[in-house]
Amino acid sequence: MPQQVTVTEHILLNQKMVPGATGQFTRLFNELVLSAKIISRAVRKAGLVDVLGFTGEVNVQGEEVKKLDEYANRILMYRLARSGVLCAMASEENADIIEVPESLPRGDYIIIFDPLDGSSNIDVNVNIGTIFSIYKRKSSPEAALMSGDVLQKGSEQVAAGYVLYGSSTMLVFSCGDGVHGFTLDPTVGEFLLSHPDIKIPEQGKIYSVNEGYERYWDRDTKKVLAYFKSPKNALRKPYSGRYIGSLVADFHRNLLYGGIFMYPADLRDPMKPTGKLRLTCECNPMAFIAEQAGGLATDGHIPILDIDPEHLHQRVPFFCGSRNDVEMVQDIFQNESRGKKKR
Ligand code: FDP
Repeated sequence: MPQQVTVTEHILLNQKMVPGATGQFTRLFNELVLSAKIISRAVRKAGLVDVLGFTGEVNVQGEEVKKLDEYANRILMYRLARSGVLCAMASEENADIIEVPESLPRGDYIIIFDPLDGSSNIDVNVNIGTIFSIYKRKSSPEAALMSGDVLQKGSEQVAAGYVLYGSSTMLVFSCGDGVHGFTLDPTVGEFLLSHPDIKIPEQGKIYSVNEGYERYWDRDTKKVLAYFKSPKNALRKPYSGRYIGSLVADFHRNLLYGGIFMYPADLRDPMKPTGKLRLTCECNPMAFIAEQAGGLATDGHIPILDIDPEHLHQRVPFFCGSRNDVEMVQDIFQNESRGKKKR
């Protein structure tokens, strides 16, 4: 029988290697894994039971809430609050930070999540995902929780990852020791190690962006796209364009095949001048995974993981993936700003 490491075994083995580990993180992770299985079960039944379509409500982002979005949010909130190791949670679906009530046991961890990302794809049976980002509080547990405990730089993440509901369900995460991927075996109900120590190819061959918005981009961003489409780029031929419009799925493909995901700033909506993706629940966890796999992530000027969040639902331009490709984006933006200063 082949050796099949479950995600729980993997976490427990790692816990043993961390001096002073208390088992709190393992407890939190177990609840995440269980939530992922429950959400995966609901996703797999979509179309058969009444989970497609809208709830009739609008979320904090001004987007119509899908029934599955709301379901995934409720599952995560309920399970994670009962892990006994969190002091606060934040979700893409909720306006504010949610403190774990005093009636429940609490701990030092903080989790930020997007319960079901790519939700415009739910009703058409296209891949969607759950994204999470985990921090430890900085203030003393006796003191009141500060917003700075939740709004930490991405470089302070203790773990981050995503669950991809695709042709199979996969959990991909990093605790700061590389990136590991586990595939849910539905016959035994366990996530089994299928992709140990994932490394993103240094040189990509795919670009992923919503090119339909090109006319709303600034000059630097247009130059970036022109580079990837040019036969004079590092590949000496145009990259392939692949865009599902579901961050987890687009990111995951590029992680395995090599490439760059981009959601730049655009001028479509004056309310969202810095792009669409949210720093804390989307960009930071993906940037953490990318860097742990040997890739990079930037907003064009500074590494995503170095950005000091100003508020929970802050949006940032996002370029993330293979090292050479992201470095090229940084070079194009830097040359442009040098040129602007000279002019
Ligand atoms: P969605 O609105 O369907 O939830 O941030 C959410 C997200 O999807 C990402 O998953 C995806 O990459 C992006 O938005 C797609 O946005 P566009 O439709 O503007 O390309």
